[in-house]
Amino acid sequence: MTDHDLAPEVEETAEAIASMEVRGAATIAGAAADALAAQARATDAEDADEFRATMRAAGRRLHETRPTAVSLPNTLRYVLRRMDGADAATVRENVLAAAAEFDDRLDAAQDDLGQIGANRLQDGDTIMTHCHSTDALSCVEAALDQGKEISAIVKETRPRNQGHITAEALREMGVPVTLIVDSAARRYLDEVDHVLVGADSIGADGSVINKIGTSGLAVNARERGVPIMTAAQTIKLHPETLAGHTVEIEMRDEAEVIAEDAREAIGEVTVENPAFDVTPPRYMDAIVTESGQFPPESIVTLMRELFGEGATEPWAET
Ligand code: RUB
Repeated sequence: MTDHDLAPEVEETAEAIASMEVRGAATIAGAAADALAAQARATDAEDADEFRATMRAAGRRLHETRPTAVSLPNTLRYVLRRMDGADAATVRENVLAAAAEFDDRLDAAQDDLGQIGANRLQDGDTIMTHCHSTDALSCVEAALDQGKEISAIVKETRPRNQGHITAEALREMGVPVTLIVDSAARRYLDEVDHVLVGADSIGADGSVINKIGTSGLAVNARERGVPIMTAAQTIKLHPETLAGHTVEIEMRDEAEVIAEDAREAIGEVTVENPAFDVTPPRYMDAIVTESGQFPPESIVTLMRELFGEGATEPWAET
């Protein structure tokens, strides 16, 4: 618990992220930046240090919501590192400027990587998608803008069916969609030209941490000879993995897997619900970022360039 006054927007955003009303790594990042801006507007501390301490408390509340998408701590790093100022008004101004700049960069990065990812797609391609990734969809949108015709086979993505969100977004773009259950993916890979997924985190070794089922899809795609790319802005790069840390995989409620009455009817069973998995770099053809396309194993060069100073935790100081 904290004795700092948190803005209602921070509490609402934290709850929305934890309950997945706000979900997907890029969307979580944008919501966290907006919540920090709301906190900066609401904080009435007159002392600069007190102002910074309240901002850090808001950062801690947001940070504790979901563990896997590194876009969340990377957002907190971006904003909370820019809290210079001798008085509270200057700190507020700097935080608001940082949050606005972050939002702009988030949108621009998605547009820029979309252009690059679109270049990997050919006119007439059928793609296969997993989960719902706004970075991945940006590549499809840019390919359509380039005049290419794209159709999609969309995996429903149990247990939360984020594939339905992807199907709806693709239909809004005018893309023909075939929806399949997850276990049908290998059967349909023969009809697919490119697999396209997003990421919640990318490790220094080029491994891709994304919605559970991505790794199985990648292995099957490799076996079928279908190229697979990850569309991921650089805020998905996980700086702590440069120092050997692994990425925590979120375990979610067992009730997402099976309803209580159905579970009781089966009898005593253990239910596990990991939300994400790790795809080793050898099963991924390319990671597409706003800074260009990378073979997964070389992403570490970009990470060193961006996070050379290492992974600080500016929200952690009380
Ligand atoms: C979402 C998910 C998405 C990534 C990338 O998981 O795995 O593929 O977050 O999304 P959840 P984006 O639904 O559990 O949050 O490209 O929009 O950042």
